[in-house]
Amino acid sequence: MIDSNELATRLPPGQRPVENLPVLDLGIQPKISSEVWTLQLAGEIDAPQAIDWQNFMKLPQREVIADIHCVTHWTRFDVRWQGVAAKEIIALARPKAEVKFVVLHSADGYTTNLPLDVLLDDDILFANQLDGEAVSLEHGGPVRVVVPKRYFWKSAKWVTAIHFHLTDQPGYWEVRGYHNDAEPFKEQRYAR
Ligand SMILES: Nc1nc2c(c(=O)[nH]1)N[C@H]1C(S)=C(S)[C@@H](COP(=O)(O)O)O[C@H]1N2
Ligand SMILES: [Mo]
Repeated sequence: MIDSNELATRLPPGQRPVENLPVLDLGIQPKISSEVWTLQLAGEIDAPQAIDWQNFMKLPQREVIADIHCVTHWTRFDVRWQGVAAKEIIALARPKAEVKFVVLHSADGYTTNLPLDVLLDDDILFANQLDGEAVSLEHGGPVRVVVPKRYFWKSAKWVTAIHFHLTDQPGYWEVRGYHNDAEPFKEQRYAR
């Protein structure tokens, strides 16, 4: 249980705790079996390639237990994810020295942008498990990104490509008024 002292430090401003993980999407849940899923590495990199499921599952797996904060004001504590660290994927891509930004692309047409250095943190995953089971279709399986320290819209479900850029390219919600940085403890919900 989380006591009130801990709650004060772990619950960002304007958030309330929930017990389960709500499902949010654009109304499309693209069904991609792991047999046909690939992750494209593209853009300003030395090693463009597609990683298929078999090769993805050969990469080292790690577990991350993280609090998830959605801009719609819910927070779920201690969500258990497992998958491949984003920095492993980035190492395979070998971005050119001038690369500063990435865009994550998803099978439903969704995109979201992040600075490259954010993705180098240890807690960023290309996750294939949620709470000990394969990530379900509704939560973005077979593989979804998890960026715990940003509002959850930065965590692309059904991820199929990562594009590396020299300049920032705002994604689906970022061009619709959401904050570019999306840090929950700074309450960066919307751009001004
Ligand atoms: N591909 C894709 N990823 C997405 C979205 C989406 O619509 N499409 N919605 C985002 C938003 S706004 C949230 S809050 C979380 C919801 O993830 P969940 O359904 O697993 O809780 O996914 C994010 N990633
Ligand atoms: Mo969201």
